[in-house]
Amino acid sequence: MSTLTQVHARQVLDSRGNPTLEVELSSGDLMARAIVPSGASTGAHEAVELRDKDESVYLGKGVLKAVHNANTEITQAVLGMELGQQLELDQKLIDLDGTENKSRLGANAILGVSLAYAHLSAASQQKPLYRYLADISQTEHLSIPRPMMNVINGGRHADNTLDIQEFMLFPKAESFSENLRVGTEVFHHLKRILQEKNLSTSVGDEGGFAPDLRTHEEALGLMWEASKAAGHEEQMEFALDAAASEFYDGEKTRYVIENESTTADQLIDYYAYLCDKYPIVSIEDPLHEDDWEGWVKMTERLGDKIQIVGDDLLVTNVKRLQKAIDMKACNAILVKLNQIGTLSETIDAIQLAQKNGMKAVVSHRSGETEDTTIADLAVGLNTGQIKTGSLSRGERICKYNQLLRIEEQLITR
Ligand code: 2PG
Ligand code: MG
Repeated sequence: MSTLTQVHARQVLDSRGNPTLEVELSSGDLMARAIVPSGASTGAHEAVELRDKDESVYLGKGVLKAVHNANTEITQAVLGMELGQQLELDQKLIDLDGTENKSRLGANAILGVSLAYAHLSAASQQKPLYRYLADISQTEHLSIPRPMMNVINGGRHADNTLDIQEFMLFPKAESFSENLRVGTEVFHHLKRILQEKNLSTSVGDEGGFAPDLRTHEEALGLMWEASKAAGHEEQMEFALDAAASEFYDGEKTRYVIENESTTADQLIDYYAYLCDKYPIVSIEDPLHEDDWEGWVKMTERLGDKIQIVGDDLLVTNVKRLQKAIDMKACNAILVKLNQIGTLSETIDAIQLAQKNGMKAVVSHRSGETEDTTIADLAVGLNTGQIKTGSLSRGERICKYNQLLRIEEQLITR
């Protein structure tokens, strides 16, 4: 029987140069680690990421309190536990914290331990992580996800004029490696086209370009031009993440998009127009995270044609997901481990969605690291879709590279 013999958390940096938490767990000579990601356009209902708030150190963004919690209270609670008991471990962490939103110990401290435990358990069973995840969730059929590639960044992820946060290529070729090639070739053509138009090719937080464009249609037009130039228009669809909570004018319950104030109804009309004109098959967070009425209208209007994905709306939380299912507020969930704080609760959210005929899209955060857990999660839970950024920046590419490895293993096995 393998047990947990050592816990060690430390502060490291994420892709934006902000501190985050890494956890190493050991069982005898075996060691595994995980690093926690961090969002910028965070939903108001997410589990709490504990930050030190000491402005004199890392501008208040240090995570030493969370590190301390992991190295003391959490260590005392979990040392000696048997490996492979994910549900038991996660429940222990939830109970130890004792709050609804993990604000006492910090969702970052809790998630770091939860994920490192999964890696260590998989290693102790001599399984790849995706296989361990499939086994604990009793997922029979595994698949390599179709990638959503965020090649034009706006909103909170870039210093440009675009309100919509993410413009994504969503290739539909036969295999993951083909999708990766198609998306990457379009990405390179897009770069050349931007250069020819004297537009900036510097990249935003998720590795996509962040040019100063006047309209969202201009962004979509450039993506289409690049798809054609690469000869991939037949294999190409698009996806958007509006992240609409970020351009919601709270006081007047209106949305300010392209400098115009609109109602939810007008905004839905605008999305319908974009979907008619461009091959958009998925829109995430089209409306504010608490505009349930707007979401229901959006789903009534476009739910048969496209995927409507709840990110800030659902925050990987089964309670909010159940409400969305009951109200028919969307037809897909975006899945982010650190929105809820443990692996088991994340798996619950994916499975609740799947049981109710909803799609699940496993997602990175805008602040990422070299940790590739989400690639295995998408495969092991058979979600069929992953959103993990553009075709540049190592913290994005490492997830794609992990998926290439898994694809090779699954095909040759
Ligand atoms: C999102 C994410 C990831 P952030 O809104 O979907 O792309 O952004 O991590 O900043 O919340
Ligand atoms: Mg989002």
